[in-house]
Amino acid sequence: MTRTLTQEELDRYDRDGYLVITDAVPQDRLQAVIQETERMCAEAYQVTAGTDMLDLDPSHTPDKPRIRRIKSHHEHSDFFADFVAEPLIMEILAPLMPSGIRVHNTKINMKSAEVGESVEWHQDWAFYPHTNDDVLAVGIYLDDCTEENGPMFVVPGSHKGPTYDHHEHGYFCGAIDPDAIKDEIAKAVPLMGPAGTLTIHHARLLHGSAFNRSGRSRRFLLQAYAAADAWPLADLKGGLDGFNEKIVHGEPTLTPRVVPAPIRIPLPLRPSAVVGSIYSNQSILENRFFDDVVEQERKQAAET
Ligand SMILES: O=C(O)CCC(=O)C(=O)O
Repeated sequence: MTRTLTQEELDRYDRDGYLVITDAVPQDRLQAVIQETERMCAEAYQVTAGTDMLDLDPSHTPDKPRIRRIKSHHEHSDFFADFVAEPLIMEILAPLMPSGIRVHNTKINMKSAEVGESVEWHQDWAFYPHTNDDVLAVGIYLDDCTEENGPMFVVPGSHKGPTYDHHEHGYFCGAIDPDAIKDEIAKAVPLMGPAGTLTIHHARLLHGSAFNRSGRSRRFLLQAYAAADAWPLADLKGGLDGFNEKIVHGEPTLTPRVVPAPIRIPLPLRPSAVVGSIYSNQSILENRFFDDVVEQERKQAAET
């Protein structure tokens, strides 16, 4: 059974820039996603350093695997190659992207118990500006998500505001100095719900995510999509064929729709930045919102 968005949900998404839906993902689909996630994580027992697929916490060892993120899960798994076009997701997104839907990127943020990594405040739009801002991410919590195990926080309505500076020392770092958005952060709300809760957040929405200090993991699958007629301004990885292969609903087009939206270019990159690791990119941000003493000590211990 699939369902689409109600008019009330469409209006709320337009106003707030996000939705939390608890009745969209059936148990059998959720269990299939969890099973495939766990199969992919098993690779961590074989490796000492990050791979194309696995972003590892600095404290990772093969005996005590600590995965921060499974990167681009749809490129490493037949199951997830299909799941980016999952009918239940397509039905929900169809009214938001009537021109068609292109997958932009995917990841599963693992936030393991006690060490689950934070993500500083940012807007996805700063990473990938497009010709129009019908760009969003769908999330599915794979574990129950409560205040204790590191929910994602969002600032309602911020998708209609500015695109903030995500640079530090002249390099794109994918994070915003929290002093620049104090008033916005004061309005932030956590997105929580039982395992299987589906979220949607607009690419321009301010969001961030705290450490998981609880004894429970908080795994969160994220799949970002753009309208078929939204063309990326900063890159076209894979050329036209590769670009068109990312269409998961509807047809590709050579006539982008252009709608004014505030943009910044996510360049230059720090020469030593680890491509695809938001944790590595954000590490150069000096004024951090989510770091605390416990975390500083843990990072230092992992480095020595
Ligand atoms: O894991 C989360 O809570 C969200 C993190 C996030 O915003 C991201 O990975 O871009």
